[in-house]
Amino acid sequence: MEKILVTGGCGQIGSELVSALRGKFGNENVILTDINVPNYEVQEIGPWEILDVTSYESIKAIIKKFEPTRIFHMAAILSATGEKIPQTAFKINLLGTFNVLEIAREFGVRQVIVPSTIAAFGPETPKINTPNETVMRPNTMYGITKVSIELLGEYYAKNYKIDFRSLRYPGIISSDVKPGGGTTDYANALYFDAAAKKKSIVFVNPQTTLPFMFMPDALDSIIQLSEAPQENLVHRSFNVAAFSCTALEIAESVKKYVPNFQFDFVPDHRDKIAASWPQSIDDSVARKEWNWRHKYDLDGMTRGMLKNLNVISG
Ligand code: AKB
Repeated sequence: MEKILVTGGCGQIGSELVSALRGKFGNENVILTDINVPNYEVQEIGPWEILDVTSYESIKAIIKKFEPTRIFHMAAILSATGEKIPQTAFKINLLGTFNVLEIAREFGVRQVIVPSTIAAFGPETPKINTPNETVMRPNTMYGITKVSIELLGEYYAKNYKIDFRSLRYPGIISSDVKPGGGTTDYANALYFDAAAKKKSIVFVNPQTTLPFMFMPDALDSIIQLSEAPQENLVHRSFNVAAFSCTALEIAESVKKYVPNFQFDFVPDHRDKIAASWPQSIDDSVARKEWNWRHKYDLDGMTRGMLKNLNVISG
């Protein structure tokens, strides 16, 4: 019987991942942990604990209590916040992952999944169709911690037989929990602003191009990677992609369904972070090794988001 522990379970991806995993493995078998208290309805559904991943002893106590077989380690500080508080980002992202891997080693947790990101690449990386294996010299603290996590996980896999797996997410768009502190947050904000009938001020250039993915694909990809037979995997860290688009294309995609939607572009320091990342991703390695297939393109995502936010019906 699988017992799954999720860190960062109240975050943008973590919260929907907990629901998806509970649907698959049963509410009692998925333990939500987060630095924040989940809301009352979530507390009622299944086990949860407050967890600060920088505290080795706190993780250890929770692992001893629940004896998980897998950990989805989602707790992280994203790129824009990471540049405001780089020392804290280092501790939460890198030290937090080191703690999780060490405790997994000590207590024989079979699998540890940690999302990586397009931010693990840097300005010297080829920007178009960025391959799975290429130059990785990020220049944000978030990117530096994530590329280090990939290497650390591979070290634990090789030396301690922990089944570490990681996928490099593009910008993830979702409606349940707003993202916090990411560079790709402008894309989410376009949908939330349209739903609130508010003018959107986009903090990147209209032509800034990044890879994106709708949450249902993000959940499918991480669960599929976790379930993939070990013998099919040559790599441990994978590019995953769905589609790429400019900021203007996202705004226009929203406007197609919300004709009076207003937006303006006021680029700030976050546009420079976006400019250091790939514009499109080659995820053929994930497609080959664990049969990754995305379902949503930009228009499908826009319709999904606007339905979830009760802007359009159907
Ligand atoms: C961010 O913008 O920091 C994240 C990411 C691309 O990893 N959404």
